[in-house]
Amino acid sequence: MSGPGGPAAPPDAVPPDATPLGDAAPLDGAAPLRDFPPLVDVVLPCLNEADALPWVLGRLPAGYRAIVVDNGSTDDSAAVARAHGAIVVTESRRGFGAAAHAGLLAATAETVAFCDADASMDPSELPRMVALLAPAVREVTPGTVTPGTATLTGARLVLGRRRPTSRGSWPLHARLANRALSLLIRLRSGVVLHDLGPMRVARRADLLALGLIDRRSGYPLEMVLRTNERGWSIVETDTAYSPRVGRSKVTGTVQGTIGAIRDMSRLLSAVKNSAVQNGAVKTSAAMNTASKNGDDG
Ligand SMILES: Nc1nc2c(ncn2[C@@H]2O[C@H](COP(=O)(O)OP(=O)(O)OP(=O)(O)O)[C@@H](O)[C@H]2O)c(=O)[nH]1
Ligand SMILES: [Mg+2]
Repeated sequence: MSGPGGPAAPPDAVPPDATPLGDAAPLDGAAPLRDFPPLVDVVLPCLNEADALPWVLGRLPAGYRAIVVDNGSTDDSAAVARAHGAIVVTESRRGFGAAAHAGLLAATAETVAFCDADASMDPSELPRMVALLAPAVREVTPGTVTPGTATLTGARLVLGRRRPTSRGSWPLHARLANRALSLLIRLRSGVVLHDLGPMRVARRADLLALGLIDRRSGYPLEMVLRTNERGWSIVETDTAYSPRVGRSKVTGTVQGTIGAIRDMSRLLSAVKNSAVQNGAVKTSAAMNTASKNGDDG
């Protein structure tokens, strides 16, 4: 695995006719894309990540197009992103979900990836994740996460399970909170996963069909819950997690952590309430699956 700090290769530029279609206005375009049309649009929510962007954008594989969603940065993020060939979309509403969803609406490729812009994740790992996606709409076992075996059937949502590359990558309190969250997700929804990682891939049409409404920290969780409700399979695969470049906004701050817990709790209690009302609480089958796949991380 490689981490931040490697040389930034010049990324793909933007086709003149690839104007983002979403509700957020693109700031500008750039030169023609080398590998147009893009195989994958990579949505990079961005709040003051000017220092991290050169490395992140330099790690994009050929055919992968960066859509940097500038969420009110006060640094040079937008200019840096443009200089490194990304499409830049502006989203004035604050919140991780607002930025991520603006990027999804701006995307035009069949496949969409999400990746943090803080250099904690390596976009060069995305093709391995995309390879786990189902090539076409196909129903597989609902509510299960199947590490390493997805190629047999294909998945509708692939999650990058964060594996720290160093002690500083993931503070202990954040790891514990994430583990507790994964357990709650299993109990409430029956989805067996180990990490609610932000690096993920899916088909654009599937993502749009989910009708996601959270625009804050709950967006990644809502994506998982809605995917599961549709009976679509979710797969997780290991991905490297390195210390972020720049100042921590969520896991390293009390306010950020509290906000994330609040958003996630609201979504999970809604799952519980609706499941109870509908008499549709997942019972033994899902719970057995969860206990058999004990968290080893
Ligand atoms: N927290 C936060 N991040 C945003 C927002 N808008 C865009 N982002 C970007 O979303 C990505 C994830 O946010 P991070 O700050 O890395 O959150 P995190 O990884 O949970 O926690 P830290 O890395 O410890 O701060 C980064 O690329 C941010 O720049 C926002 O309103 N809040
Ligand atoms: Mg981060």
